[in-house]
Amino acid sequence: MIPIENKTNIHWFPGHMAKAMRLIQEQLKQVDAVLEVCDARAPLSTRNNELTDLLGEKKRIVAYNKSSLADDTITAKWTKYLMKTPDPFVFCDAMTHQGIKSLLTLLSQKRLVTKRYQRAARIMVLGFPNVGKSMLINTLTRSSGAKTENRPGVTRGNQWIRLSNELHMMDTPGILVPKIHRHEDAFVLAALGSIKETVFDKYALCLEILTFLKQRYPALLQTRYKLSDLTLSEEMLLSDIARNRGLLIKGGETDIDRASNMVFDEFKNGKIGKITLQLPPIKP
Ligand SMILES: Nc1nc2c(ncn2[C@@H]2O[C@H](COP(=O)(O)OP(=O)(O)OP(=O)(O)O)[C@@H](O)[C@H]2O)c(=O)[nH]1
Ligand SMILES: [Mg+2]
Repeated sequence: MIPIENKTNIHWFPGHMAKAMRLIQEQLKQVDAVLEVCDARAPLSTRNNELTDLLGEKKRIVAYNKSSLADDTITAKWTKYLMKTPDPFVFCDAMTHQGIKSLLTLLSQKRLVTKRYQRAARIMVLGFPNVGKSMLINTLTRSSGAKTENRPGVTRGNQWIRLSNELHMMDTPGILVPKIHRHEDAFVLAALGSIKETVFDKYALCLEILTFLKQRYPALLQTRYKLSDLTLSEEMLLSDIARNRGLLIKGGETDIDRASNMVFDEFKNGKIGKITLQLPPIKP
């Protein structure tokens, strides 16, 4: 278990997020629609359900980004499931450009602005931290032939980017919800890098990642870390991983801290393989 559940919300909803949230609320009045960016590897936990009240009647388009890192078989299941839900969506990848054309079509085809205004559609891009909002805007910008580019890295303030005469997008800093109620959400958001690393115990998270991989992607786990026996405990597996990667401290003992960091980084960045953390519910 990651011991983040018991901490107060202040730890993952710090002052700058509350401030960003207020700014978003204010600026929502100026926009025609919202593009919510989520992670294709966890379509449930990376959607911000608390936005629903905030958005009111505003149209919402959902981009499940980083789809090249997700398990294609499960993405197909999600696609089928999401077709029965109200918001238009696309699975895409800002790195490989997969699904970017479909997203551009969705953003342009949707009649976002009432014709009588005769101005560009203004779209606010929202989402949890690290889901790829800024990179997605960059990729969209390049694909639509515009010259100005967005700043990479952690986004601090809201920023308008002009994709074309018809389409303007606002990048915003990633914000979490003030309280994460379900352990599954906390695990997913930590494992995918949306929760600041200083807030949770990386060793505990890593053990949970190993439990998940043992159950759902044993072959990938075994191949990546050259493990011979997956029936061992997660603690033992982590120790084997450290040894196999030569992560040792003085005296030949395994360096569990470095091994935890490595497994976490590799998992988050899709190095272990194409993995999806959540299956669609039986019914929409
Ligand atoms: N493989 C892959 N990596 C991506 C993709 N989109 C973003 N990334 C990576 O994910 C990390 C975060 O990307 P950003 O675009 O900065 O994410 P963000 O949502 O703007 O983050 P904040 O501004 O902090 O909320 C970077 O290391 C990107 O290289 C994608 O579609 N595929
Ligand atoms: Mg950003």
